[in-house]
Amino acid sequence: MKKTQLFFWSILAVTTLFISACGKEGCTDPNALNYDPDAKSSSGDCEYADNKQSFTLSRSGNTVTVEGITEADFRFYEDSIYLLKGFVYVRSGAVLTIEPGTVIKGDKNTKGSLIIERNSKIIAEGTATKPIVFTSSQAPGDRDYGDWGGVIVCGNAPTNLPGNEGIVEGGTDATFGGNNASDNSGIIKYVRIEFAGIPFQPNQEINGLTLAAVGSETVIEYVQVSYSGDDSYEWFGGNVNASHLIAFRGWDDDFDTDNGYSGNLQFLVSLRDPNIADASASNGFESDNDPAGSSATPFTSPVFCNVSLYGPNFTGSTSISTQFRTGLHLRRLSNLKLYNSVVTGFPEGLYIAKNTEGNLDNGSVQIENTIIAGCTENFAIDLSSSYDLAAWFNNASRNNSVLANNSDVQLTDAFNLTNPNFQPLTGSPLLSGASFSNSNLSNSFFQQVTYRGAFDGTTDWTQGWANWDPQNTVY
Ligand SMILES: [Ca+2]
Ligand SMILES: [Ca+2]
Ligand SMILES: [Ca+2]
Ligand SMILES: [Ca+2]
Repeated sequence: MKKTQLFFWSILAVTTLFISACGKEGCTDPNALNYDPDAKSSSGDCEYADNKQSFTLSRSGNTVTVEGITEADFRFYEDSIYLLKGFVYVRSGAVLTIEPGTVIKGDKNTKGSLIIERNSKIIAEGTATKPIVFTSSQAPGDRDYGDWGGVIVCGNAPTNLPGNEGIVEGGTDATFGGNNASDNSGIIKYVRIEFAGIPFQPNQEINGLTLAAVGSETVIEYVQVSYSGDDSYEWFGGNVNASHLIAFRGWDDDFDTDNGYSGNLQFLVSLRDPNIADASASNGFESDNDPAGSSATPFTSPVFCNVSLYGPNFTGSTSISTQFRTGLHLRRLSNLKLYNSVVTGFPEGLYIAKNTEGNLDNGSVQIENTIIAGCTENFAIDLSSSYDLAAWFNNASRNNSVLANNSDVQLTDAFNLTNPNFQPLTGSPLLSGASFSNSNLSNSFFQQVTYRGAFDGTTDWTQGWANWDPQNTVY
């Protein structure tokens, strides 16, 4: 045998060995038309309906790395772990369905993020026993705020932006805004979002969950955002309703409303880490009509009900970051409404900016049947103002009250950073005092309950699906 032939046969033998070691090549994407269930490694020739663009996928063991854009419907299966690399877009009317119990990780180096564009949908409907989890790709113990970008949903509902269209902040090219108030971006239910949220630079941030012009047919229920590196939740316009939201140990604001957002929200709770706050000042609520404080319409006018904001000053003498500021931080002509709620443990309970004081007098800002407790200053106004905010809040018609200490609220174990129990104790002022007589609460979305805050003293709706120690969870 000639030397060259010997060389050829040796190479063939090595190649054959190599192929059999790696397993059969073929299309490894179950979403593709030519999916081969026996394929062990990707041949890179998956075919999709209508030649639509689809994600670039690669599988390593149980983990499927997902990159790029899909214009075709796509499914994440419970038996795989998905790793989002870079900005991952669902586009052109595609529907991304995520099975209950699926774990999706955001890649740290490329700041993985999931962006559901206008006209597309996410169907992420977990259950109390099988929540869907978006989390860090880092190992237990190595996870941190802002390990990855976050979940961004864009819709066609109205905003007050110039031209009624915006681009989602944080470096994506996704646009949002339109005239369809009943727009449907899908379902996010029994979902956790952990270690997301990146403040690239001021006003260039990705929040844990960003809802941009999302419309009223979308379902947002039972969501926990934990350890977000920016706001836990931020709404830019739109009118989607939401219930049973948890903001746990966020960095910046817990619930931020902006650019004409006008949905209804009920049963929301936040708990802060006393040591963690943002240079922009961390607040429970932050609300602007728009960043300029203009009179652009529709006004930012969310209706919040049964909210429990548990701020950082747990005991009244807890050492807290100097960057904490207000439980309810309302400014720039916001028209926010809040009913049947409780705010505890912030340096300031309620702040109203001078340019927003007129909205207190004309009723476009309303706060009723609400308790402020354990705050260093209950009411804060601008230096140039002499508005009597205490008189407004304490006016008998509003049925609000101020308590000196968090302990006066009588909670089981709310200020526990690793295993909180938010239930009011027997005798707590939260167990009564709610009212739904205000016409803003007549919408059938609201459950008419007798208690204030997010918990009734009996049924803990966080049980089973929420996680208070995601740092150490093995995913
Ligand atoms: Ca933000
Ligand atoms: Ca904010
Ligand atoms: Ca904001
Ligand atoms: Ca802030």
